[in-house]
Amino acid sequence: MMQITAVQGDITQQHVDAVVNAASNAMRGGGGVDGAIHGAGGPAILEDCVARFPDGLATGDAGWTTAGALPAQWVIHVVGPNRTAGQTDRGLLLSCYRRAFEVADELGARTVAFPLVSAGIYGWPKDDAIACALEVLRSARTSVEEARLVAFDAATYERIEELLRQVS
Ligand code: AR6
Repeated sequence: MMQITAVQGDITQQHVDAVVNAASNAMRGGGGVDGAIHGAGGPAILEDCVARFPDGLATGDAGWTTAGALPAQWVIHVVGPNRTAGQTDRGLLLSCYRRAFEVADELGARTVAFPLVSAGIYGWPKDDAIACALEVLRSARTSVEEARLVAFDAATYERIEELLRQVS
């Protein structure tokens, strides 16, 4: 039975097998979690993105690279729907989490840290972003033993804890 945990902090500092990146289709870096991961992990991540994903990644999909200098071993990049740009398909957001578990299982990752995909620059409403994450985490059929939701700020962390405690 997979354990779902929540922490407040910086996703780049998580001691887990794999951290999930909220990437863009191009997979060439950006702001938010993406900027933090490339910044802390160093240039090896971008080099691996270019080598392994010359055409980038489709929205809703996931793919892995090295984690460079991060404590984690792998980065699992996902591309959430950009609501600010009019992408409102919730299925694409659920798909990010589902695909991330598939990739984690391919890698043999047992502990995986997730950010709230699409909830920042891509403008997905926070509560529904949390609901999407929990929906997939609660129903995941995977060999992952711990899925850790990482909130950057205290208010988001409290809200995750609140929704986690609610029986679904
Ligand atoms: N650790 C944990 N959570 C964080 C961190 C961090 N270091 N930094 C931000 N968050 P975002 P998106 C939270 O914008 O909405 C990039 O330019 C943040 O508060 O990182 O999917 C990419 O290249 C929010 O709750 O991802 C894409 O173009 C959540 O993580 C685009 O942004 C996700 O915010 C992706 O935007």
